[in-house]
Amino acid sequence: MAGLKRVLAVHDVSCFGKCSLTVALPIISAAGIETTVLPTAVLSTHTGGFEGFTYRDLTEDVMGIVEHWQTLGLHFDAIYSGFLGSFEQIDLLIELISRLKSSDTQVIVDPVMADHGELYGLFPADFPQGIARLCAVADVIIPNTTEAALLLGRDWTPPPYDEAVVRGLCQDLCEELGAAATVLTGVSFDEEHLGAASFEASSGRFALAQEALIPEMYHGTGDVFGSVLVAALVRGATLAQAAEAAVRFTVASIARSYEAGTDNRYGVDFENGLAGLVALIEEVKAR
Ligand code: PXL
Repeated sequence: MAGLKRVLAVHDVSCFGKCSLTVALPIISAAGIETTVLPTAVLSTHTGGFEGFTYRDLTEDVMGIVEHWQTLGLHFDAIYSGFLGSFEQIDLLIELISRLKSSDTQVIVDPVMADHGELYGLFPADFPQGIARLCAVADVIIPNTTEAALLLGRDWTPPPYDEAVVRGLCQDLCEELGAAATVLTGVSFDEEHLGAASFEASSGRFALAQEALIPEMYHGTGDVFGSVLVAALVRGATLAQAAEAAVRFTVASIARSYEAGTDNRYGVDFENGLAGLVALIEEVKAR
């Protein structure tokens, strides 16, 4: 049997509220992939809707960890980054990627910084320019539509969208930022569906994955989506297949939390999808 594939997940640890590493680690592991973690900060909760959260910045620890790993000659099949707290962390991540990436490492960057037309309050107005530099070294970027607009310096418009506009947006993100591929989340064309669009610059391949819309927003869904996308890519799915698996898994997680009436800030019930995750990815791959 071939050895395990290995992903490096670089995110914060939000101790309560299911997002970032507390989502990436269980999901990617459940997909049968070894998950190395690099926590960039430790917070009592994520920053979405909680007051008075603690924030321990771990910027100073990052390079020491990377340098130790370099002495071990570790190989990563993918590097997956999410929430970053400062320009310094963005620069560190670019350096980390250049040191730890091999020729076959897929670099997946989630430019976590905004949602619903607004940059998160803790970031300065020029943060998108910093994140854009990070996107330039990515194989796949996974912005939501607000992040896409900020990265391109455009105004955000709420969904529903026109398919040609979404395709153009994905193409512009690749061309203007330099990323090889884009998976755009929060894409809908009518009031009843929501999902993602994917675009690969090299082939020009554009695909959509849509599911029934659940009329409630939950925190951490972007990280659930990103983690499944990374897991599926590392398991050999195409970009379009990985986006489809990620949409289906995320929507099913949202549906369970909606059914249970869970507080939106507490994250979604991805746990009850973990046992079926490998089967879902393999089913989507077989199509
Ligand atoms: O889910 C993205 C995320 C991750 N980590 C922290 C956050 C957020 C989004 O708000 O606040 C700390």
